[in-house]
Amino acid sequence: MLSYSSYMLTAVAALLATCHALHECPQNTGIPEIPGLSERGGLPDSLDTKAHNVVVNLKHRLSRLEGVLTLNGKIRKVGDKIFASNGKKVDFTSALGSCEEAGGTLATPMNEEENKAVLSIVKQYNQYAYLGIKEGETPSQFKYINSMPLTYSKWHQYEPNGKGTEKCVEMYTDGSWNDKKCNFYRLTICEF
Ligand code: MAN
Ligand code: CA
Repeated sequence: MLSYSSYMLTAVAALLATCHALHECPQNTGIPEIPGLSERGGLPDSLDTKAHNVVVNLKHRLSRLEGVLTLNGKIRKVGDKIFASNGKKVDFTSALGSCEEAGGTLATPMNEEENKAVLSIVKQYNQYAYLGIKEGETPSQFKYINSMPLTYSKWHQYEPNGKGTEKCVEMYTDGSWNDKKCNFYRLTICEF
């Protein structure tokens, strides 16, 4: 038969696990703290410590893998973003499709640092690349792939000049942008 204390332990663990999953843990459950149980998942401290160690080791292994990929010129890390290319030149729709299939999207520089990271890949391959930016219904209004308006741009002098006829955007080998028809073959650069 279950003792009262083991029943309470199970009940508290279930409550805390549920509130944790829902990200709605109350500050005070009204239930007294039970020594040996963490506040977060309701796991015993020993399991909580092990789970924490697993996370620490995975982070260390990931940062070493990222070090290898950076060393080998396969990725550029900027803040939370990772930029990478498969080295292939395709039209805009195919490039976007490849990036999405890999779990990312087309490279979309949102500030100078990100633009420089994408530029370094453009220079590595010496090929212009399509960006994750398209012209909206209103000519000369360019937007991100998710339809949000641009918050950063790096137009080349006199660009954009297509006025509705060039609905995609390419990056030149100096990092500046040009509006361009979407059916050229350009280097695929994704962000993850
Ligand atoms: C070509 C195209 C245009 C670009 C001009 C710049 O016509 O690449 O998109 O604006 O060159 O001279
Ligand atoms: Ca243009």
